Amino acid sequence: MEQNQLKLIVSKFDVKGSVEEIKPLGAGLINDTYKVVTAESTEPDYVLQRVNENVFPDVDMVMRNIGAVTSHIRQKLEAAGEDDIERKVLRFIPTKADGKLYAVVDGKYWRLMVFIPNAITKQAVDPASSRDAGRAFGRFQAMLADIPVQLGETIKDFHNMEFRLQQLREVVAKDPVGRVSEPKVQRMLQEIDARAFEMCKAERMGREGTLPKRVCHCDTKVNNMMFNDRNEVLCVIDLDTVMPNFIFSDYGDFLRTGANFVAEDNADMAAVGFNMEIFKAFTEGYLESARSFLLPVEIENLPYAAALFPYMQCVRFLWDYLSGDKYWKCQYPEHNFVRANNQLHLLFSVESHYPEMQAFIRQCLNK
Ligand code: GN1
Ligand code: MG
Repeated sequence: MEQNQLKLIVSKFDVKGSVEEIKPLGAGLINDTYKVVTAESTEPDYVLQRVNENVFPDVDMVMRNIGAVTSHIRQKLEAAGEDDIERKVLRFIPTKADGKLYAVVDGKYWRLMVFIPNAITKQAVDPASSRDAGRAFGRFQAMLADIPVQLGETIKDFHNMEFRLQQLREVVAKDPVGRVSEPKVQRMLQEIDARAFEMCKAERMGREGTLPKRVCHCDTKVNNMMFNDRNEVLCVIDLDTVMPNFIFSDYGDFLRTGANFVAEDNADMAAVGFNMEIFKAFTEGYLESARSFLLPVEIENLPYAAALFPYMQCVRFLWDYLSGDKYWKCQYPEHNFVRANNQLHLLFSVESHYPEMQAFIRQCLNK
């Protein structure tokens, strides 16, 4: 996009300093991101982002959620007497016109936040950064436990397993691209069916009232955290999917991405597997900061959460494969099937570690 057009968008917000340059930042697949450099060294730089309204149909709700979450965390940090708060929680800039945290320009949705200086993101985790990530996501949930507003569901039924299975069953019935009869698809459907009842237990416990929803991040990949130059987590970013959910979402989705030996689309199924070192480090960090508020039923079911997310992602990738590859970008025709198969193999590996996971969690609690 042109500088002048971008500058016009920035001018809708209540910024300090004068804009010198606006340049692309990062490589996100969902939102477009730019760094806004200001001329004065005394004023902050900013991050300008266009929110993808196809993925997030209610941007107003997304930004109300984010406003509530960031101001609640800021209050907590202030009350705790933390230093360097500006680097520990994002600050979104309101618009001049109506004070909302987004501006609509030519039908597109934009937001502006203060750029956090001297911070980096990472693409992969070692045990030390996993432990820190566990602590950070646990702390994030803990700080939001008493948020006084009801947050909206920014993507409806996002991590609802019953809904994801229903979506899969519908596409199997319609078979729009004729892939359902492939033997490999049939084999995968059998594996999915065999576990369907067990994997929906969170939804059942939710209905029975034995499992609460709490404010979760719902996209807990390692690259959604900022680290300082001492390798410590500063803050959690990418808050679009923050919404009420079972805590299994944050715990399970981190391990799905962080504890697989290979990337989620690696086609070498023999290389796929669940890295127990990462599991242990992340679990230790998470329990350290989250055990004060977690219920026994939540802790007991952490191994289930580790299985649920590869399972759910297998179902979602297979659904997209059978739909004709409409949701995730594919580099080759079988890409979505390979992803689904990778997640299924990760699930097999997680299942083989159940007793070890349970023993480790008990050990953490006895410390
Ligand atoms: C999508 O866009 P990204 O990579 O943050 C998806 C996640 C999936 C992930 C699988 C809004 O996340 O739920 O786990 O792909 N996000 C949405 O790669 O659907
Ligand atoms: Mg994301």
